[in-house]
Amino acid sequence: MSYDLLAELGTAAADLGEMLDKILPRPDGQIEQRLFQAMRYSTLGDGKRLRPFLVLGSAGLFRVSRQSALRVAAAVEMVHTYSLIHDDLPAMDDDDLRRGKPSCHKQFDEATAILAGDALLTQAFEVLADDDTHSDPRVCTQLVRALARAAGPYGMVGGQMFDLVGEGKTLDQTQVAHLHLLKTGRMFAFACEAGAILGKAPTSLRMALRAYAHDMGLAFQIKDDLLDVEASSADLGKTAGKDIEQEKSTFVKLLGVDLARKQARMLCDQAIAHLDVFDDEAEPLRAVARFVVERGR
Ligand code: GRG
Repeated sequence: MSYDLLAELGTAAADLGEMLDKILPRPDGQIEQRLFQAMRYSTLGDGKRLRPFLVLGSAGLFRVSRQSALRVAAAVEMVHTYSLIHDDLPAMDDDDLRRGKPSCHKQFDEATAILAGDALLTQAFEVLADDDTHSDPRVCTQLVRALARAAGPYGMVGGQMFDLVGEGKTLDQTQVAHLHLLKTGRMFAFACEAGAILGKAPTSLRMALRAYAHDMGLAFQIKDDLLDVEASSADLGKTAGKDIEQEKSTFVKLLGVDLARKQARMLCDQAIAHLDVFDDEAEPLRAVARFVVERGR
């Protein structure tokens, strides 16, 4: 029987939801409960859960326990959600819609949204450092270091700065690719390597996963640029057409729609080829690479 990605994405999202519900602080009438409500509002929303799925997919290659993999998947989703909350703020992308509902600062207020993002980011590292995530403290340290590196100045936050400074400027294809490698690629790479860290896999297999993540992450971004011009806000659950409005240099602007589509498919094939070192157990990662370029949101 062929691999049913949509069913597996559904199962993973449900398991992740349970883990997040366990981890996130519960509003129980505390004075600060508004913060907990905002964290839950944004994190338990309707995301595609691609990064958690990648963690589970890479962990599945190395027989890592489901509990460990789900805790790391939850930490990645918490950092991702923090980035979305902060990105939507008026000082950044200024967006009112996220995951099909009002963005965090619209539903609550700006100060609460800033704090909810801060709290998700910091709690994610508490989750990774906990011995419930892995009994070997060296593994926990590696996870903490790798996620900090992916999310910080040499990764997502650096990419966000690059993006803000680049608005209204003409960037070439190499610069646009570098921007997205920082802004989204490094977090995808962490998600793909996390299973190898948890499973103490050899460097050669970690490198294969990193190469897969690199090409798949770029394909994801090209598809994101295509969806921005081709899909509606209702389909996306976020505001469509923002790249043109903000005069961003995108792959679609640089290559045109047809070539961008071809490039995304080529990167998807290349990503899948990096997984040749694995057998059937890498099917979830192969399927998700195809999904990334075929998705409608
Ligand atoms: C504010 C530090 C900081 C960083 C922001 C990730 C990011 C960096 C901004 C989000 C805005 C954006 C459009 C980024 C491009 C990458 C992208 C499409 C992110 C959204 O990821 P999806 O599509 O979202 O996986 P869901 O909601 O499905 O989880």
